Amino acid sequence: MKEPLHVAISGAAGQIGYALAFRIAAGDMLGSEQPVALRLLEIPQVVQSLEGVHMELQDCAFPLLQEVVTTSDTEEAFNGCDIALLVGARPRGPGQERKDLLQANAAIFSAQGRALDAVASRQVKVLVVGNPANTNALIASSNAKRLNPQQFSAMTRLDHNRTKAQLAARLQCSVREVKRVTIWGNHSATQVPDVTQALIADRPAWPQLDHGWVEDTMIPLVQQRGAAVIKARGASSAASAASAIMDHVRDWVQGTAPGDWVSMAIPSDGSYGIETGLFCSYPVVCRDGRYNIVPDLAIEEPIRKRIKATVAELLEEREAVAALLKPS
Ligand code: NAX
Repeated sequence: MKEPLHVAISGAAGQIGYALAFRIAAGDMLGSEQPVALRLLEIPQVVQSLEGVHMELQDCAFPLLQEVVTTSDTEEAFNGCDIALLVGARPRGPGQERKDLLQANAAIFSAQGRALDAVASRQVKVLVVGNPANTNALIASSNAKRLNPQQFSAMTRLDHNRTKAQLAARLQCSVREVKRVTIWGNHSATQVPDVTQALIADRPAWPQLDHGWVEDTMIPLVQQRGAAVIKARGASSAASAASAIMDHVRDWVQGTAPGDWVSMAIPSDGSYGIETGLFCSYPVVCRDGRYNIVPDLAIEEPIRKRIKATVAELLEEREAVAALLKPS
């Protein structure tokens, strides 16, 4: 039996956390041969309810689950952890704009970055899900000076999966046949779902698509999908977000499928003219536990314009939290 990997989940009693813990314990994220130890983190007012989650995890008798720790102490949760899933965040209140969330969450993610720096495994992989995810990842990584920024990422995999599903539905094929879709930029309504490079059964999708449908229907649908789920369900995406977390971490750890790529928000290295250091979603290929941006793609002019706008939003967000960013 392998040694267990320690996985910390912040916001573990929330909707996504509740879906997530069980799937990780079942082996959906790290494979059916990899034992796991879970560290469930919550704020002190909520930590008691994690006891119920702990009991349910126990009642599932998952063969891979070796240990569960529930805590409201950030350092206890992150101590020696191999993977940190930063899901917990201050929710958006009625009438609150995404940007209002920035300040409230900036303090949380700078403290979590410092705690990871102090006590996590030196090889830890960190995925930020809590919104505004890209900028929260920037804050956490800039407060973790002894960790490489490339150990951090933010999630755009749900948007990526939504794009794949819409393309498959439109072209009446299986999602398994859809490859090379990309989400560029910010995980917000300015995100850029790009299907100009997509393949369907290894053949270019672009010549088979009505470009008007892509511009006027598919792109806005993916950008607004989170709001549509809230309207229909009365609550935000949770199971689909947990599923995207499984996909994101599995591919980062085990590698992306041959001939395909995935979307991850990662620190820009200047590729595609995007300012270095911004956490921007790119098409990436993962190998040996590392991600690399797919180079040299020809970007169509309408997509280029949209990328400019989403990057401008990321720059604005960075400006708004500048005081919490530690100089490199
Ligand atoms: P919930 O409000 O159900 O759960 C969040 C949990 O986090 C709560 O239980 C809360 O007590 C806890 N929490 C708050 N501050 C904390 C802290 N400092 N330390 C530890 N725990 C803390 O939200 P949920 O639906 O689970 O969503 C969680 C986050 O994911 C939100 O910020 C949401 O906007 C974001 N999302 C991001 C997505 C992405 O693709 N990047 C998609 C889904 C989701 O909307």
